[in-house]
Amino acid sequence: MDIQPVLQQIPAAGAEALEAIRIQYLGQNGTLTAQMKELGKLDAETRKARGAELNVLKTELAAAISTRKEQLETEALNAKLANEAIDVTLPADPTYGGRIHPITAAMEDIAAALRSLGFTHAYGPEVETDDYNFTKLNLPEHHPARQDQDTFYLNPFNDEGSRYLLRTQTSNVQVRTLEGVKPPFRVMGIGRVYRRDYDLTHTPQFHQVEGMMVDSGTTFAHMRGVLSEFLRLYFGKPLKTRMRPHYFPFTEPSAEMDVECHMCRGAGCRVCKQTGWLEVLGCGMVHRNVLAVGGLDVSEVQGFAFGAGVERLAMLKYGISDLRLFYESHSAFLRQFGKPPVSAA
Ligand code: 2NL
Repeated sequence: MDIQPVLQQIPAAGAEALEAIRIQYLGQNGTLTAQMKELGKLDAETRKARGAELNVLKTELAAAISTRKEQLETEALNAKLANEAIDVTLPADPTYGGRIHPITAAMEDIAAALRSLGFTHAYGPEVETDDYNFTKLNLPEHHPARQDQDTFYLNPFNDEGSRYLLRTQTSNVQVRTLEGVKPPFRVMGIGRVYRRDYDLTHTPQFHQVEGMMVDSGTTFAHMRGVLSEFLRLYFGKPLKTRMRPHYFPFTEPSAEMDVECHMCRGAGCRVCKQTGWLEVLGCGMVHRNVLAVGGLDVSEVQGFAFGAGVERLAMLKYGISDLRLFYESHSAFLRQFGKPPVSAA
């Protein structure tokens, strides 16, 4: 039997052809197998010679097949590896780090501006008594702001019979300062306040900033100068300001302050609703009845106080027209404002 032709085919055979060759020669019904089976019919002498001869052929063929098989497997493995290779030079998907929330960023900017004007932080509780939230601010018993529809009242009363509530303004901070700190002082209170209001432009929890300066000889002109400078620092540009008369129970006289629109510089735009001005804060000279809470007398010291909504200041600075965006936690929105946290900068 001549196996030379098939031995020549093997090095070029593919996997399927190779298996066909193996079956054709060495399979159960293969030609070589059949010849081995015939051996039994031969006489001992011939069988020995023929058997040795067939064994050589079988070994040679099996070796050639297995060599080729290994070769094919190596080729297949190499092809697979080449296919699955990762190109480490490809650009990675962008990753987004955390950002300071725009309300937090606004509070930090407000505090930085006031700090540079000599105001220091003061704090007061968010769960307060109506005494510190209203009475000591010259808000008479039946003032509309006290009505239950605006205030979250809590059930217990304190030892003096004053009701607990969630503070509706940050003024409790300055009241406590008046009681505990001897003038002269300049303090700011920034934090959460609560009102029973929920619609397009109101959330039940929001933020306020208030400030107060008390000294001998503090005038309305000082107030105007300090607040104008504060607004220039907060908006980061030299902007005009103006005041309009207003009413607050805790200040007299009182005013509202407008700043030239930082977006259009007074020309009129979407943010200032074509007026050229942004209404930003309320202020006034501390009422003599409120100074009296700290045992102070207007003949010795005077002071000014002011208050503003943080959400409003943030909306104006960033040109945001919908308050709800601040509280919906959409990362694509939040990513646009504020700064990366200090650790990531
Ligand atoms: C506004 C206006 C204002 C004050 C807050 C104040 C506090 C004390 C005494 C006197 Cl203890 N005044 N605070 C004064 C004027 C205006 O807030 O529009 N806030 C959002």
